[in-house]
Amino acid sequence: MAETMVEPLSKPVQELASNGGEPPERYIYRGSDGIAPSFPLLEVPVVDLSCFASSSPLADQELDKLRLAISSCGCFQAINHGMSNSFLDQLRDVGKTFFAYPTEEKQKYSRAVDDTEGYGNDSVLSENQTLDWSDRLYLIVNPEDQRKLKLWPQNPESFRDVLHEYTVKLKILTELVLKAMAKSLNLEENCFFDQYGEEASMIARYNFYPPCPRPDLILGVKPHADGSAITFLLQDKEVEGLQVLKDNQWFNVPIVPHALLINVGDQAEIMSNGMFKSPMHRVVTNSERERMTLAVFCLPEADIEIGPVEELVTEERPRMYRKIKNFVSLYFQNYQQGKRPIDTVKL
Ligand SMILES: O=C(O)CCC(=O)C(=O)O
Repeated sequence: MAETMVEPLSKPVQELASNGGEPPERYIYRGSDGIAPSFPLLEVPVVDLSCFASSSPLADQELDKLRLAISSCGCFQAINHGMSNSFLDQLRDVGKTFFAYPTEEKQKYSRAVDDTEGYGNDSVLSENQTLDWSDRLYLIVNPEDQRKLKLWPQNPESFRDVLHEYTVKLKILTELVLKAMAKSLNLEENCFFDQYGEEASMIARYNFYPPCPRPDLILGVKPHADGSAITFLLQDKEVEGLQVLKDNQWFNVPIVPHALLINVGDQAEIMSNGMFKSPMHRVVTNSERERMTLAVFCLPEADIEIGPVEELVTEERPRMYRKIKNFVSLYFQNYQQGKRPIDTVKL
């Protein structure tokens, strides 16, 4: 997932925020969709994952809810996912503690100029690229033998163990969710999971959004859809910011404190021949409070070819996407230029 750089790393946004003053021009968002003073709230369906793990009498009802959610807004709030509230709080705490350290401590884990992995912020790929008002810690967590532990913070002390435990749990949930997605369309339950692969990658990204002096002009993350099959987002417990585009309108995504927000990524949209929607989303900032989230992107094995499941290609619904291997290799160049990577595989 290496990118081509045109200039070295930019300053941590946390430093810009604490220095005060007008933010640099490069952060001003120029998109035609703009940033309105207020937005409507999205009704995001809440799906009980425990119904998929056992032969629950409610399974059919939850599968219907799941299908409707991911074929309309492209996301759902997953509850009863098997993780305790205190464990999710710990995951948030280790991230918040890390970002609260002085810059020198965080910079022990800085990403290299030509890499995405580690502590840092936007890779600058072109001179007119708009920058996001966020700092990040980006780590490959699976397969385990690809972890670069030197980029995993040693402080706070529990950081590595907590993140490891989370990834073990998410690996199990990913299989459960991909199988439920298939069952919700009356397909053989492995049809998405087989394309995903046993050795798929997972990338964790802690996103830290300092208060921003110009939330009317600057975004925390610019509009994009994910290049994953699915993404798990642990939201900040108190501060909203995520928005999803639905029917050409931006909506705020509400916080359900101990739910995981799961969204469809481009690769599940491709595998489902467009039945499931990989939603465009973005993050707005605010001038009062910092916000932190943890996104985990679940990416199919790079050397497995993915493509629309044959049963979903019909006369009424012709094949919408070509088959492709290693979709993420297309991702960054297109993303930073404001283009949708999925458009490059549309037929
Ligand atoms: O922080 C959020 O709410 C969303 C983050 C996100 O979209 C991303 O990390 O790609």
